[in-house]
Amino acid sequence: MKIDQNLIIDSNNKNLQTHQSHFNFLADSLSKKGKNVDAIVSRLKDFQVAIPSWALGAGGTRFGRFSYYGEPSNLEQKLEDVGLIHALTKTAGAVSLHIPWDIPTDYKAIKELANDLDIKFDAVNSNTFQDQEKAKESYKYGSLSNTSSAIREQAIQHNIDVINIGNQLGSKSLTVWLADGSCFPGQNNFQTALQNTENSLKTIYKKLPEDWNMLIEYKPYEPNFYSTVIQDWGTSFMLANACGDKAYSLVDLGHHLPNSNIEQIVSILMSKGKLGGFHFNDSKYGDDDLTVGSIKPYALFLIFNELVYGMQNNPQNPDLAWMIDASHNIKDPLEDLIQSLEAIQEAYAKALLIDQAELKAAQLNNDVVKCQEILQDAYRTDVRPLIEKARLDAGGVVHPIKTYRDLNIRNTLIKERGKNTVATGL
Ligand SMILES: [Mn+2]
Repeated sequence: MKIDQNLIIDSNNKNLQTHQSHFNFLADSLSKKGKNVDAIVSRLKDFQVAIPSWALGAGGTRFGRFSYYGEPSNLEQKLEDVGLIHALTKTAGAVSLHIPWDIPTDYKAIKELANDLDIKFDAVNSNTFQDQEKAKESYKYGSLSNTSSAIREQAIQHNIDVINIGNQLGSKSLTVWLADGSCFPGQNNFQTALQNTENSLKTIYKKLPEDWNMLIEYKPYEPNFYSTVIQDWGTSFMLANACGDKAYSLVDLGHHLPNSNIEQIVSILMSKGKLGGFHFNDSKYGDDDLTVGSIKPYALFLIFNELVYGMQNNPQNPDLAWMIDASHNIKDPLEDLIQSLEAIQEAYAKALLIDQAELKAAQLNNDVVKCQEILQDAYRTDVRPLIEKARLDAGGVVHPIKTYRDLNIRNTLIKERGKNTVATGL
């Protein structure tokens, strides 16, 4: 399914007048505060977030999985779904593939389809957290960290295969997330596990094409519940430094213990030029895979404040690979992704409203109240008309969820694909 451009125009015509009056009011009040509204809208328009190929079907928990019907059953259909989100929001111009769930059978056709939908191939993700059919070795007790060299070699080779697949599609980075760790005290030797991981990562790193990056993700627990080999940003940073200039840390919002100060982690990594990627989601307790901004929108805003600061002040840090990493299990996956994109843009827009010079002056004066006022004034601004404007300028719609429902997209997908399709993934 592809959305007819005329339907987008019709949908916008219905909402244009209201949008314009909201936008004019906001633009006027922001201009009076000295903000460059055009520059903010233009930055919002340029901001693209990758959709992971595993987020297009209903996610599951260890207790069960409830299908949402009309799910994409192959890579072509997954790309079409990303194309639908992108056509409405103009913010999802990239896809992040998970190997081996999404190995293309016809590279030329897949690249043409992606090109037709205006979608780029972002970071490719390897998977050594589950055993694959016909695999010789098992990852039950770890992959890159395993005490068995044969198992480590199989895991290393898989990562190299992922690089080769990504290279044929135009990807420029490999994301490594390791489930490796232990479930019980005494099960692993911490030092051996970390040393093995470092050696394995270095071997993979040597196989990166010249213009590629390696992104090293961390997570404190799950699926292992006593220890994780790459448990925190410090370990990831250490490993990235050990590998070399093209290796970076990747921050996933859900991969922290409760109440971690993620904005400070972002800030420090950027100052060291080592933040390479960012995964969005939200959580109440752990890695809950909830819609971005649904639980802690203020924390997301504070994180964006540091991201914006870093993007403006840390030329030593590369452009970030942005991706939504969520595996929701009760919403329509496409509606959920649209809501996530909206929350990301909202936090970004609010962070762009912060007057960095004024904030710096207040910090130097130790004016704690003023510092908070500056942040909260930006946070309390309803920036939705700016996001609508950015979407409209880019050829998207004023209200993506509303239009998605008005156009009956899920029912069309169910008619096309049936009720029993299951997307590859978790
Ligand atoms: Mn992630």
